[in-house]
Amino acid sequence: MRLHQMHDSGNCYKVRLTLAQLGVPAELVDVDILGGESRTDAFLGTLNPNGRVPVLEIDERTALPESDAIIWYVAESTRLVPTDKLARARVLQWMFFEQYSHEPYIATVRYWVHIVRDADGFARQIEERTPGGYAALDVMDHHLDTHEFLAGE
Ligand SMILES: N[C@@H](CCC(=O)N[C@@H](CS)C(=O)NCC(=O)O)C(=O)O
Repeated sequence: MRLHQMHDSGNCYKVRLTLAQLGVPAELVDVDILGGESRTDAFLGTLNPNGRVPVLEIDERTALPESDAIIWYVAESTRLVPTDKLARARVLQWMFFEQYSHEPYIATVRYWVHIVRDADGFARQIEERTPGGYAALDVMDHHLDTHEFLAGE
């Protein structure tokens, strides 16, 4: 398998971490997203019509975008995904939380500040998203007050 990715992206790191935890080999293909490589006709047509990384190229005809879908594909039936129905749903609960309540506020702001390196240009958007970022951290902190991990023990 080949993982089309950008090294500094958190969404790509999540996938690399899962692959590493499970010892699943994958060739890394670096995509220069700032240079527009994820928006070429070839990328949009064969890898991800949404123009983003990570994308797992499973074989020549099969590409799977979306970090959490990739993680689920790689991790299902391994020790990282519980067999208990509710415990499995708890994993999904936090994965959906991450994409809806954490990623748009914290990961996106990190992208503007540390990858695009244009905090001034994105100042208004960063200010708008900051309360959502703190709200997400509050939810996680509250949960971790009484649990060692977000999902599972
Ligand atoms: N929901 C997607 C988000 C992917 C995403 O936003 N990727 C960013 C890098 S972290 C990207 O490829 N941006 C390039 C662009 O928007 O042109 C996932 O979890 O994979």
